[in-house]
Amino acid sequence: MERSHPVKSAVDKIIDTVAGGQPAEIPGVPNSEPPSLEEPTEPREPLPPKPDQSGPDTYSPTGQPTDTPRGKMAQGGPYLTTAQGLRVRDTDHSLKAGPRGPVLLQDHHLREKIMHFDHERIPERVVHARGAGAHGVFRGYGAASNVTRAAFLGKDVETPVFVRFSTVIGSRGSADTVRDTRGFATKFYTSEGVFDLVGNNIPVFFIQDAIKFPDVIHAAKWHPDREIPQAQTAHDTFWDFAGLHTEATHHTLWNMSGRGIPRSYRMMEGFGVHTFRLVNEEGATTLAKFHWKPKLGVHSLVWEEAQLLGGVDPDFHRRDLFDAIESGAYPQWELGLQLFPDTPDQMFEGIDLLDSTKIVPEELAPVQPVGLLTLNANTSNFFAETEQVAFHVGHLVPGIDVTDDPLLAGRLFSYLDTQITRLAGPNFPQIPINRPHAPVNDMQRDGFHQTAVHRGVAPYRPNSLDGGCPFTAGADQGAFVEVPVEVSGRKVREAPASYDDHFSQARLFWLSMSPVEREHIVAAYTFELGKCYEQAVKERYLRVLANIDPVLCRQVAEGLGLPAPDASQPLADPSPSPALSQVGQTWPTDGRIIGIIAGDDDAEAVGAVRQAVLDAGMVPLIIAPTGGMLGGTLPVQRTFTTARSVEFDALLVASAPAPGKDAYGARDAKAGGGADSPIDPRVLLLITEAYRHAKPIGGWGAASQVLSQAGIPAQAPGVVVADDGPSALDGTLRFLAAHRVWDRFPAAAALT
Ligand code: HDE
Repeated sequence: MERSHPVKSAVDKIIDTVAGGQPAEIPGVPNSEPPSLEEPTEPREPLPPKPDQSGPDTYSPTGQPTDTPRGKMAQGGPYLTTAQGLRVRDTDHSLKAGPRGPVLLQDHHLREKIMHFDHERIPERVVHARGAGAHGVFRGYGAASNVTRAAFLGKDVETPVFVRFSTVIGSRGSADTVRDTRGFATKFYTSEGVFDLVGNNIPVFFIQDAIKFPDVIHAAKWHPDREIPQAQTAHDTFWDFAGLHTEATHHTLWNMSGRGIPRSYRMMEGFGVHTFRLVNEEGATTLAKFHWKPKLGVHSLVWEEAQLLGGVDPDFHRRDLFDAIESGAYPQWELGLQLFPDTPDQMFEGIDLLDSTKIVPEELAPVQPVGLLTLNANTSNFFAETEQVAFHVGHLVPGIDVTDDPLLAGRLFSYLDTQITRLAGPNFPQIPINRPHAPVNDMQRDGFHQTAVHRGVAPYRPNSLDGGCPFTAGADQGAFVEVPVEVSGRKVREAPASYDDHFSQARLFWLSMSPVEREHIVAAYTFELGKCYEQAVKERYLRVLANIDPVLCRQVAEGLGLPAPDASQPLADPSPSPALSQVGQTWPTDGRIIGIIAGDDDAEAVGAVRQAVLDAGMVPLIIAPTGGMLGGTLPVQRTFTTARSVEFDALLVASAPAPGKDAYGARDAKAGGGADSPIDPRVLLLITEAYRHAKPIGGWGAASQVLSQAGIPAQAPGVVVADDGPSALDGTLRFLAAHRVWDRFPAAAALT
């Protein structure tokens, strides 16, 4: 039975509130009420969360709906108290023997306050430490009912979800835009128990067997002596390992492509990676791979943007996700399935389905949509929700079972184990964000942080003292029953021969890329290997590249100033998979960030364009010489001091602002020595950078003057100079639909 979805109804309320007016116009303001200038003096209840925010659903530790309003889960009351609810008169001074006297040990408030503070941190995740989460809803299409009995995939069944996106290598405080794989983990609170789909934005993995996981992670993380570099693979230990452990070649190539530097979490695909086994009502099985397909398409940053963002806005992906949700541009993904017959050899078209370094090209097995995920509410407390959420590949529901992929087997052990350290004991499923929405009667008792109050005297089976409760269920009563697959074999530490092919699918990926994507891949390898100190490490990796493609190898070798080796084995001749390329289509521009460069003189036209951007479901940010209100009515969100081109997907130039009072190098290094230029030098920097990153630029009025001062031809690809704001916006959006003005990156003939 499906329950109504509290997140959804909360969001419906938001939509109702804004229906007649605007969606939240300045996402990111810290609170639901503007602050007063003076410190408030009247006691009052805490402010409610912002309308876009939601906490976890209010279920009991044993999965019972509590009907407690979400607000009641947070702290209440107008007065400061101790953790015991005792009101506090003074929290600014320790209890002392006289104003200059020693602090007294009897100060229980000081003791409690500092004790809690001392223990505020928990160990970060050993991998995927840096992340961002959001609440949402999943609606099944019913299209999977013939292959799986999973209730949440049923037609129009709505299931609350929590999704956490992450990078893999960096620590909790690392930058979002580093080159790395991204995690895409989804918790479905289904009527049959929690189902976790713990995937990545790359469909293959570095290793085929879980026993190698500590090795690849130790190699990719910082060097253990100096703990540098942070959050990146551009260093010797990673390439040392990757050159010796060639099963990582395919995944590493994806990392070196645009997939390693997504534009946004909203613009990433997600993959379950492993092959799973689906079971339908009749008990028939089908092998399947899970895919998330973003409605906005798959898009990436360019490397220079990613690097600049690491300093300009290390929270770029988090901010993008939160702001999009707050402004009503709810990100959506379709869940899709690739289906394969459950044959004894578990192969499909010669591809080993148990080898997580291999994909099945979509051209061979199309991704069939089975449901829609919508993220529609931000968290209200990062720690309680995003930090404490605990995913586990073993959280399965009837209709979805695992296969013998040895990588999956290790994960089935690891994800419970790691929580014992991180969340300090076995009761982490009782933390509010982890609570199932189905009744829990597991006969587990006690342990650290037990929050359930269990009843009865007989937490064992069989019993008669508790009336024999709880009873086991049959498959027809919703029990999970493992598929009774035949298993046999000699006990060996070996891999099957099919696992020896480390290069053919890397070559398939390379051959599927457009020329400009190949350029970016060459540049990424050249950068990463160029940051290594050891010649042997670089030379060895060139041998790996030679086994992918001679052109790739030669171009990288040229960049490194090293000879290009020959391939050590015959190159495969796979058919390219066009579905792997990110170039060549158009997508919706919802939630894109449009910077509008304004002076002091053009508020009316700027206001109209800003409104048009909002109406088109995007986020306009007005960039003006100083903060405040442009023309007294339009909020300025960036100034020439605070803006940097990398924050925007496209720029609209409405004005040719003269240099501001602070436009000189000593005040703002971005201005350099350009105070003599007729136009503020920071505006010229904004435009030239956006141009270099192949972003669309539109303008009207004085725009041609700005462009010519910046040295950008008005006829250049992706530059739209129009008679008025609306036409400039229209023209710009046509380029933005393709994500970037790809023609600005002429690909070298040698790579085509
Ligand atoms: Fe994970 N992984 N992993 N992983 N993984 C963790 O679990 C592990 C693998 C993935 O947002 C840890 O709770 C092993 C593949 C995501 O909270 C840990 C192996 C894929 C997340 C762990 C793998 C993933 C994790 C760290 C080799 C893609 C973040 C903290 C067999 C399909 C989830 C934690 C979140 C997190 C172990 C390989 C995805 C240590 C042993 C393959 C998205 O348990």
